[in-house]
Amino acid sequence: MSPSSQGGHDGPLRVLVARAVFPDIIEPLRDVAEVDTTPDDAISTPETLRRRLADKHGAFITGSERIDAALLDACPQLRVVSTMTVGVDHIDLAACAERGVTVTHAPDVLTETTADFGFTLLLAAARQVGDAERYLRAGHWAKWSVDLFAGADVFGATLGIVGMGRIGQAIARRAALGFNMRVLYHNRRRLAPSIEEALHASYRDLPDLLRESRHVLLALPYSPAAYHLIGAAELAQMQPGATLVNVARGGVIDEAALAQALHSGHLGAAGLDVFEGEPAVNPVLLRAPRVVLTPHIASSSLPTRRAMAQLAVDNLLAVLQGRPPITPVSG
Ligand code: 8YV
Repeated sequence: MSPSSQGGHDGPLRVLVARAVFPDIIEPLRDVAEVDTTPDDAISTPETLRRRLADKHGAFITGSERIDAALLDACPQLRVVSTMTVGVDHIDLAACAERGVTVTHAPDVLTETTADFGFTLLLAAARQVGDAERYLRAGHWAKWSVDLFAGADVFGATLGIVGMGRIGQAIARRAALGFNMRVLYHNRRRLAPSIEEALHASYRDLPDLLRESRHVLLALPYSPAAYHLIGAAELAQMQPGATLVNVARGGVIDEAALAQALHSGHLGAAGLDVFEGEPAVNPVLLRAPRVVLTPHIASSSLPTRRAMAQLAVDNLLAVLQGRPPITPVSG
């Protein structure tokens, strides 16, 4: 089918693929639309994005492109925004709904890979892998000593998971079944008893979860209500020596307070894959001890990144061809 012969549409359909993604996965879009790609993988400024999207009917985006009301007003033909992320905090959903723009995202395909990485960070932070590797590479390893990078145990410890959606639940399964951990969770909505039982997980309010957990892992979706959910007061409620892991969004943690809790020794360790203002990283975190920092790669296995891109393309094609989207953003 040629780009100009889509049902009910007069001229050719036009799609923006805002970043450089797997060319073979993007290719089928060319059967239905003119595709504006981004071979240099440059991140668009808001102005560039507005200019490039102005005449488009569909957008393939990542978490780096912000879709807000002003942008939508400049793109009157836009019908669908397809993000290859599960999180949708970079999209003004209400503004899209008001303008009849369908939003789709990429859940499920990244769940297990992201849960693996949550566990990777938990283990790496608790066992001080980052500091230990830097020490060795710097040539400081002169002798074995009894408490060299002596961290905390993960197996058999209590894990508190904040945000018990798909990823939180996948982490809970690893913790309970693979690591014999006691699993506590906090969530906006308490899970059904049958799910709690299957996951071996018990509900707690946030203060109790923070007090009872040796390790705390954040896997909640970001919303303004989650801004600095973990600040100085919450860090103080955590056990001395506790571990904090974040695979959600950087804004959930007050990073200055976290750095302070690491410097003071109250917090045992932290593992962070996400940062407020990323890709910039607050220098206080770079200077903090016992923290493992990674550049937002929790979903980054090659098969999973390909599956995320594929789902985003399939969603775009569905909407542009008048079929229901596969994974629309609900609510
Ligand atoms: C993405 C993510 O890799 O899906 C999400 O919500 O946070 C990650 O999987 C990231 O947002 C890419 O832009």
